[in-house]
Amino acid sequence: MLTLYSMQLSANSYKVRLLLSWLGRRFELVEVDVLSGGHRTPEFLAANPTGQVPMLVLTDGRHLPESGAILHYLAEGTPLLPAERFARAEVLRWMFFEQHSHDPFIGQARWWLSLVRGGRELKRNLLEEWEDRGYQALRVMDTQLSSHPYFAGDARSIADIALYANTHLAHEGDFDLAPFPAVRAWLARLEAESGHVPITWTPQKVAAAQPA
Ligand SMILES: N[C@@H](CCC(=O)N[C@@H](CS)C(=O)NCC(=O)O)C(=O)O
Repeated sequence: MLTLYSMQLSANSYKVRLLLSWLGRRFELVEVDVLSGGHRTPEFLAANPTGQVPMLVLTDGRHLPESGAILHYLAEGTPLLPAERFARAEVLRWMFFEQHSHDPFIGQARWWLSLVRGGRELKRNLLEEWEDRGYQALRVMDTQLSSHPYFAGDARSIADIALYANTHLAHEGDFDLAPFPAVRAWLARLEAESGHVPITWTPQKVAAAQPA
C-alpha cells in the first residue's frame, strides 16, 4: 500500500491527502510533526534530504517528495492530468505558479502567522512582501477564474488541488478573500465535489513517524 509521510496541518501534505480522497485510493498515513523537529531525524533525512513533508513511499519502496511531483505521479492516467499536450501544460503552468508565486507568500504567511509560535515577530521583515505578493497572486487567480470554472479549463485537475490547499486557509495568513468573488466561488465549487475532505481528515489511525 502507498504510505504518505505528512503533517496534518501542513497544506502541502493536505494536497496529497485530498487527491488520494478524490481518487478513492487507500493509503497509510504517517504523521511527521515538523513543528517539533520530527522532520530532522536522521531516518527522515535519509529518506528525504530536504527534510520536508509530504513524502510518498510507493509500494515498491521508492520515495517521492515534493507535493507537485506526488500529485503528478498519482494523477497519471486519470482526467485530473490530461494526456493532451497543451491541456497538460496548462495544468503544469498553474502548478508552477503555485510553487513560485503563491505558496512562498500565502502559504508562508499562514505557516508563520498561524502555526509557528512567535512567527509574526520572527518574520516581521517579510510581512509586507508576503502581503503584496500574496494579493498579487489572488488577483491573477481571480482573473483566471472569472472566465474558467477551474484553473486549467472546464474540468477540475491537480492544479486546482495545488492552489486550493493554501487558498482556502488564506485568512490564517491575514488575507481577506472578500474582494475575490471568482476565487470564493471556485473554493465553494471544489468543496461541493465528490471526494472532498477537510484538512483535518485522516483515512485511518495515524502511526508514529518511522521512515521506510
Ligand atoms: N515544495 C515543497 C514544500 C514542502 C514544504 O514546505 N513542507 C513544509 C510543511 S508544509 C515542511 O516540511 N517544512 C519543514 C522545513 O522546510 O524544514 C512541496 O510542495 O512539497
